[in-house]
Amino acid sequence: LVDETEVEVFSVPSYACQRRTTLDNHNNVLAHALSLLAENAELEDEDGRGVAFRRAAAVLKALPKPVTSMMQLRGLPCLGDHCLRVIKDILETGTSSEVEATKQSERYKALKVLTGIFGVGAKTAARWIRDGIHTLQQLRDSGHTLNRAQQAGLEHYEDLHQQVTKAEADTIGEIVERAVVSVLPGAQVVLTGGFRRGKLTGHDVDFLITHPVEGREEGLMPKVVSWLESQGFLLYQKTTRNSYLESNDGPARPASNIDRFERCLSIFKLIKEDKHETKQLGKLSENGLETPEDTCSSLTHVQTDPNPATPSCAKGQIHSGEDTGHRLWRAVRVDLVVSPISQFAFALLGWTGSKLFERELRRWAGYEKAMSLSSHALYDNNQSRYLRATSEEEIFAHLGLEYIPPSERNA
Ligand code: DGT
Ligand code: MG
Repeated sequence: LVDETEVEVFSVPSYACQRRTTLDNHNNVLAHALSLLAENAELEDEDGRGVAFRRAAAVLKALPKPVTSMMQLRGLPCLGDHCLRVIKDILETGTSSEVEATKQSERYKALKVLTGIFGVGAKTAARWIRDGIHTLQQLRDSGHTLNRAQQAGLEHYEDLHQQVTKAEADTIGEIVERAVVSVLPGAQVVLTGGFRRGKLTGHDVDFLITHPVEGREEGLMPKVVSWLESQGFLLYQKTTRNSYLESNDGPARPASNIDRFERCLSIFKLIKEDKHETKQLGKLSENGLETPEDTCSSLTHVQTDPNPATPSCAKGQIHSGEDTGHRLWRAVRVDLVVSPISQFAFALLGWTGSKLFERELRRWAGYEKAMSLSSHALYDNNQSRYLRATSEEEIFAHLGLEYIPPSERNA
C-alpha cells in the first residue's frame, strides 16, 4: 500500500497553450499509448474522441516526472475514465490490452496503410475497406480511379513514409528561398511546422513566405511554383486559395484578404547529397548556390528531362546511380504558404503547431476570452474589432497567455 501523504500529486493548467511542452517528456510510454488511441479514433473519422485522447496525451507529456501511481493523477484535467483505465492498465501490467488489440486489428492496419497515401483521408479509406481493399497492392489491382494527388501519393509511397531530416529540410529551404527571391526580391521564407519546434525529423517540410511591403506578396505563389517547376523540383503540386474555414471561428478571417492567402501542397524531388561525389567534384561555394553545373547538387538541379520522375542529373555518367540500383533522389512532401505581412504573425503562429497546441489556442481564445483566432487574424468579440499583432509575443499577450516559444509548443 502506498502512503497517500507521500505521493506527489501533479497539477497542470487545463489548456495545452498554458503549458510548456518540450520534445522530451517523462511519460513517453503513456503518452504514446494514448496517442495511438487518438490516431485510431481519427482514422475512424471520430475527431471528437481523437481530440480527447490527444488532450490526455498532452497532459501526460507536460508532467514533471514519470507517473508511478494513479493517485498522482487526481485532479488533472482532460483525463477521462477511458484514459485513466488505459493508464492504470499500463502502470499495472506494462501494456494496455486495448492499445495492443488496436495495433493488431486488421481494420486499424488497413486504415493506416490507406490513409498513409498522400491525398487519402479517413472517409476514402473506409470506403475502400468496404470494397475489400486493405493493402496498396489490392488498391492498385482494384482499378479504382485515383485523383492526381492519390496517384502521386501511391507512386511515391515509400519515399513519403521515410522521415525527412533537418538537413533535408534545410536543403529544401535553400531551394525555396532561391525560388522566392528569384521571382520577388526581398521576399522572405521561414521554416515552420515541426522543424521550427525543434524536431529533428518530420513527415513534411512547411514554409511560410511573405514580403515586408504589404501587397507585394500578391500573385507570388504561382510564380514560385512556376520557377520550381521549370527547374524540375516538383513531382506534384496543387495550389489552393486558403480554405481554412473553421466554422466556429466567426470573423477571424478578414474578408478582404481572402484571395491573398495561398497554400501549395507539393511533392519535391530532392537530389540526395552524396558526400563521396561532392568531394570528387569540388567543394560547394559558401552559399551553396554556385556549385559547378555537373555536380548534381539539388541546388543546381536543372530539369532537362520531360519526364519529371527521372532525375535530370542522371544525365552525367557520374550520376548513373539508377543503373546500379541506387536512386539518387527522393520524394519529399513540402507545404508552402504565402501570407501578407499584416497577417504574418498569425500565420507563423498558426503554422508552427503542434496541431493540438493550435487547437487549444483557439479553444482558449473562444471560451476564455471571447475572441476568435485563426491563421489570419484575432477578433475580439467584446470590443467588436480585430487586434493587430506583428509578433507571436503580441498575440499571446492579446490572449492573456504567457509567451510559449516554439520549442515548448510540442503538445
Ligand atoms: P510533422 O510534419 O509530422 O513533423 O509535424 P508538424 O507539426 O509539422 O505537422 P504538419 O506538417 O501536419 O502541420 C504543421 C502545422 O501547420 C500544424 O501544426 C498546424 C498547421 N496546419 C496544418 N494543416 C493546416 C491547415 O490546413 N491550415 C492551417 N492554417 N494550418 C494548418
Ligand atoms: Mg510538418
